[in-house]
Amino acid sequence: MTIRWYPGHMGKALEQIGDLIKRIDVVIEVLDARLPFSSSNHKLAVLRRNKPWIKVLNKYDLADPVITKAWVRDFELQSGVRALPLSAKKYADTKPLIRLCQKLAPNRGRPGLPVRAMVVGIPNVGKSTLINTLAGKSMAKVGDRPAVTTTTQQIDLRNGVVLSDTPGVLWPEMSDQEGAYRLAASGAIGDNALDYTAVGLFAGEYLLRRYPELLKTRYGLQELPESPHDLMVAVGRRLGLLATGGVVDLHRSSEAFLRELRAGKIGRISLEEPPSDRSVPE
Ligand SMILES: Nc1nc2c(ncn2[C@@H]2O[C@H](COP(=O)(O)OP(=O)(O)OP(=O)(O)O)[C@@H](O)[C@H]2O)c(=O)[nH]1
Ligand SMILES: [Mg+2]
Repeated sequence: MTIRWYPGHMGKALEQIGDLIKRIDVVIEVLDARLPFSSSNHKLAVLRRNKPWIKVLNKYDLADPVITKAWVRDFELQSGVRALPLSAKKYADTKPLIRLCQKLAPNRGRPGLPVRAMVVGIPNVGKSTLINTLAGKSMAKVGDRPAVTTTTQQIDLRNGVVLSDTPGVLWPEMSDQEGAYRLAASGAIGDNALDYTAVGLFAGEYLLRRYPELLKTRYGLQELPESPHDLMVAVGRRLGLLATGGVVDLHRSSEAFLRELRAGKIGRISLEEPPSDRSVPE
């Protein structure tokens, strides 16, 4: 099944971001640390205008720390780009981000002349969560599904930095379908646009190859299942997701498997590694 998801507000949001960026000092692009390549939006990069660019690798608490480190190295090779892994829910993690914004806009950050930072990224990566943590209170709406924020909003942190929250934006044609499946597995694509069984089998295949021990531990498996299909059956049995006649309901077990993966219940998992770093263990 081809994945494609581009709700109406996204094109407009992209236009607004392009307009707003002219009056911005620093761009904070929030990526999902588990898939930093597939979760970056090339449409945003085009709007850059040479502004300092911080790539936040969010949801670090869910990602494989070794692979995240390799991604940070990879990103920092790009000119004018700084990369910061963090968990937007943890205040201590987010503090260096403010210092970095101030450093990248040395002529601002004074009374009446705040650093103007804009938080951009694809849906559900934690942009609004990051802003709320930095603000110390719930200023922006947050939700465990994509496309929660649909309009741009400014929040004054009262520490010399003003942040703009923006709606998550994707791109109309997803020609990289492998990337689209990773996005779907991470929770960035609306439920109505995906087939849980296909995405569950895709993620299962990757985890069988890269994180077999985590699967064995989580689902109490003596032997590793031979195929993603067998894995879903094992997951369904373990979680008691049986249809009439005692057969495993593949759709429900795939959905449950994806929910577990997204919530970090299987362990800290990255869904892709940087192309330039092949030293990451097989
Ligand atoms: N585990 C974990 N979950 C996070 C983190 N940051 C955000 N989340 C969760 O991710 C989900 C999406 O968060 P939001 O802040 O609404 O994401 P957003 O990027 O603003 O999404 P849109 O407005 O839809 O574009 C919520 O369930 C958050 O609780 C993090 O660092 N770690
Ligand atoms: Mg939001």
